[in-house]
Amino acid sequence: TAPNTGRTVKYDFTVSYQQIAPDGVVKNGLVVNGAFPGPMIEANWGDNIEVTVHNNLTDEGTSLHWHGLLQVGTPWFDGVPSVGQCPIAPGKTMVYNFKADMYGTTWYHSHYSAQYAGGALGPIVIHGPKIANYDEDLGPIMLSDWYHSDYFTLVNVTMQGGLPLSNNNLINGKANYPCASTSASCTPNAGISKFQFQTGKKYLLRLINTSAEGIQKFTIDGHNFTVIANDFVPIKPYTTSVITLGVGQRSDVIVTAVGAAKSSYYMRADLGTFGAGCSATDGVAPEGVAAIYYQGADTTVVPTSTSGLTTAQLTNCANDPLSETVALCPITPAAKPATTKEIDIVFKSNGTNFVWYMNDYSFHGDYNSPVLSDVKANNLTFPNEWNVFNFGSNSSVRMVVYNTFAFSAHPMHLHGHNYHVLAEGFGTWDGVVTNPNNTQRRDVQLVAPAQDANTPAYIVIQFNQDNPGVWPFHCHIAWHVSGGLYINVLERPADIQKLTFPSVVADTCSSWNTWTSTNIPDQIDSGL
Ligand SMILES: [Cu+2]
Repeated sequence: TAPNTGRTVKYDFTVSYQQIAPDGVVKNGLVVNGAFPGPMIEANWGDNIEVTVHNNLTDEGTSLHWHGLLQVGTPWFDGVPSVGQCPIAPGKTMVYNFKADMYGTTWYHSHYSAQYAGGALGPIVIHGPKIANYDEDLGPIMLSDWYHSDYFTLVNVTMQGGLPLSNNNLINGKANYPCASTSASCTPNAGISKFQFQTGKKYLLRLINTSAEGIQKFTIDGHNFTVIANDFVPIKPYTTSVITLGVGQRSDVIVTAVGAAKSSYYMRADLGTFGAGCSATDGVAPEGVAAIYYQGADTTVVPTSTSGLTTAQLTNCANDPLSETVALCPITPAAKPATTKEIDIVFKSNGTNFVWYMNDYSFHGDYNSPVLSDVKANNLTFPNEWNVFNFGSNSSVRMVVYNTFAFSAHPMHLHGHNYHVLAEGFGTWDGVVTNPNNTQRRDVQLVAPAQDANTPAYIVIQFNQDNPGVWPFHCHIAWHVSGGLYINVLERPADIQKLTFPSVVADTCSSWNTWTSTNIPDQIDSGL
């Protein structure tokens, strides 16, 4: 468990609309403090993080979520509207205060509709014990698919049953774009990210998939990676030539600089083309690049290195095998969980359009009535469309999650926990657990596309109910969670009622209720 440093790091963020052109193509985006990506939050393990968030948007709410932090005792600061809080009303401010209870690499992002796909996101680095040797920390490397339409237009496409296609792929918010492929205002050669290497040194790269949809395949020409952490969980180091990241996933990797003086190499993030990859792209610019320059290299010249990524790697829509990703600090999950739930992910018509179901319902939240506040008020009967799974005071929960959809993997994210991944596969789970004494843990795991109509893909996950709260369990693809691929895990409601809620929870709802008494928010999606 995390220490208490007694220190608080403070940030002041404003979320605004802004025209941005990270790849040279101008679009209506959302920014934090005028920047995309937003400013980095940096803290030490055991610090408190206090973030004052101002909503400078004129006609919609907002909220920020701190991905992967557990929010033990502070479920109202998890930043999910309709779940733990009301949205921050236009012109209003909310102060979040929570503990840096994990260390490693993560990100924050708006959890209000698909605002983060418009740019409202940024990196978080929490410094902790050094779990492997390296010479230099290169910091966060954010991999983002990128769309030239504004997020609301894309959500609208999604809710009509359409599929938004990404137009580009950014590394740390930069890429070039062939301007002939767009009718929008476009400046060619907007520029790519650049890194410096010294022969023989070891570098730490903190990779984060901050995409709306894409599964990123990250490579560096001529170099291998030693993976030391997946999400917030340190793992036994293993070597690979490609890092696969579903949306929300992170990997901390070490790269040994094996190149010669004056050489240069491309760093690549590949999404592939539609049907020949794992992502929905328009095929124009599905490969993002950045440049690595060794000592003495001319940094005005682009590298000439070639990619080692194979078609087999590009088209494998799954994380590295569970047998390979072994946690450094073993935790054995209960062999017999207190309760088990099967959950089927199905894409089907709601009578009007095709949307996502988890078991019987497609999620739709009520911004004015956060589930957590209802639980606190002892209202434990919820509308079906809130998709609340009340696990009561069970000590542990196992969920067997089946993906019946053959055309997309789903990066399944659980808030409030680093869950165990007991198994993955196709068909019906046979009950066999991979590494039963030390199962892989993380906070996002890909469930692969179904093999065919009769053969779903599955993951089996398990967590201990040691963190009273209402925790989202959802696909992290922005368009899928907008389309309802979401449940609320209600954990220990009786213990939630014993928590003392700070006044900011009621104040934020009061401001939101006032704003919505004269304004109608255009909630065309699930709300998340
Ligand atoms: Cu999904």
